[in-house]
Amino acid sequence: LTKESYPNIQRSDYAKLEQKHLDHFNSILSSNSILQGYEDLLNYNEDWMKKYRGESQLLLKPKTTEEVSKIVKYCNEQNLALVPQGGNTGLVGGSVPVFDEIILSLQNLNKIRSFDKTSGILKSDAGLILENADNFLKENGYIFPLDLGAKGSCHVGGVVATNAGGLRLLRYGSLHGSVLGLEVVLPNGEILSSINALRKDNTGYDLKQLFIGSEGTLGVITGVSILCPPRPKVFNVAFLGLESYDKVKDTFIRAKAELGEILSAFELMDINSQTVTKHHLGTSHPLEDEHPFYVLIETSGSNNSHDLEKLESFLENAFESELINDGVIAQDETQLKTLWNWRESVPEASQSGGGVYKYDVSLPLDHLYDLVVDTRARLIEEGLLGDDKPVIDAVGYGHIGDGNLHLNVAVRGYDKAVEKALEPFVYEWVSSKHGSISAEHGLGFQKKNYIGYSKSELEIKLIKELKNVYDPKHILNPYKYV
Ligand code: FAD
Ligand code: 2HG
Ligand code: ZN
Repeated sequence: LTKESYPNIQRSDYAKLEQKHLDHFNSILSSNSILQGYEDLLNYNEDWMKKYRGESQLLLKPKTTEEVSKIVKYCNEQNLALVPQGGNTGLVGGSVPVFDEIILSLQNLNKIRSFDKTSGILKSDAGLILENADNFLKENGYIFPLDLGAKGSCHVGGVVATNAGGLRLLRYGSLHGSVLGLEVVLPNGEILSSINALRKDNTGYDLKQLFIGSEGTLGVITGVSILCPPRPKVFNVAFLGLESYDKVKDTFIRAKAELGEILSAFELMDINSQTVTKHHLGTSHPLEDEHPFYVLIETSGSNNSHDLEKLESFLENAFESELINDGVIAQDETQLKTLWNWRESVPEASQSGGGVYKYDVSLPLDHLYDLVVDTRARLIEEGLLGDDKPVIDAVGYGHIGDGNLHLNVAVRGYDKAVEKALEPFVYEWVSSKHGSISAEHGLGFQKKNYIGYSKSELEIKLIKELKNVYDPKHILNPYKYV
């Protein structure tokens, strides 16, 4: 995509990059922290889905909070727009420029600052890769309270900026609960820090919450303090085949009741999601027979025989009462990873045919899968889905334990007719069921015009007022949802 893809958006009146700006950045940063040139910037200008692309000519990679502060302060004074960027794995076009905004990458701000083994509090730079944070915690007997398929690339600061949910929210809750403090560079360059906060702090407004999920529109997160739980000693995974969505729901109720405190994930996949994944992975599916729905259940705890006994008895009961038709339990670490892979590969598989339209919605569980059924029907009715048609398939999967569905419409290439059939149809549908048009990925650029489907006029007004307080010149992540 290029600028022509955004015909309805005008570049705002920001300054254009000049030699004097470059000279100034050169005086603040070492030369290896500055990147220029089309080729070098391509991966930073373009998002993970290759759906959005900006035309930035400059990428800055500061190594310290002070460097970030100097950059942001100068950009504010000079009226230069900036996009904060973490691992660039965001799925709503929020992490890439729209026009020529400067990209401020946090990738060189990647150190662990401290870890308290007694409390489990980790303090790190924002650019630390999530998997590196978790590997460090593993050595210390702890776990990062969030896990997701992009862990090898996304940053700790990036997941906080998007308020990512992930695969174990069911067990560990949202980042709004586990993040204890943040260090943030405000648009005027001031450094706001609550990084030394302890578990409890009721001294007035909890300002850090505003930055969790703000998607780079209010400040640049440079440091994160997060409470990490002890790492479970054993993980078990079961992969099940079910004949209906109603049975998925009943199995969920039963899993909560029977597995209790050891249940750590309950993930849904429909048959279509597994078909695209099979095509993508090119290996045989863990369950030989096909089923309309699949569920991955993970348990984690401290005693393997106790956990396994619970899981096996739960499965036995579920078979006996005909809730599930088929199932397998991972017998070793390799099998466990393979089973997870059939779930974690769906996002990539669904775009491997040429492109994907992704919708990430919260819905009351009773209506959750109907969205996939109705969207599919609409695409067929419009003559858009099928062999030699633009849409390969509409697949549904997600974090059923959190009431979060991912609807992915896999296409052979990005196509305006498909987009028109889907938007605002999907948002209207979700709004009619009082759901949220973004459960965990955020609004970013994709949903900038659709916030009204999930927020009232008053809420939008207050959001805009807050933006004006924190970033009166709107230099941070412009053209996105605010
Ligand atoms: P980026 O993509 O770089 O940025 C995302 C947004 O945050 C942008 O608006 C950016 O401006 C802003 N931002 C980034 N860093 C900072 C910072 N330091 N300060 C201020 N603003 C910042 N999400 C889920 O919720 N659950 C999942 O299970 C999940 N699975 C995923 C699986 C895959 C394969 C992929 C590709 C993505 C997945 N995501 C998931 C999407 C998710 O939003 C991102 O993976 C993650 O939250 C983004 O982190 P990032 O470091 O890549 O941020
Ligand atoms: C997941 O749960 C992620 O795998 C990505 O949130 C979902 O790609 C998607 O739509
Ligand atoms: Zn998800």
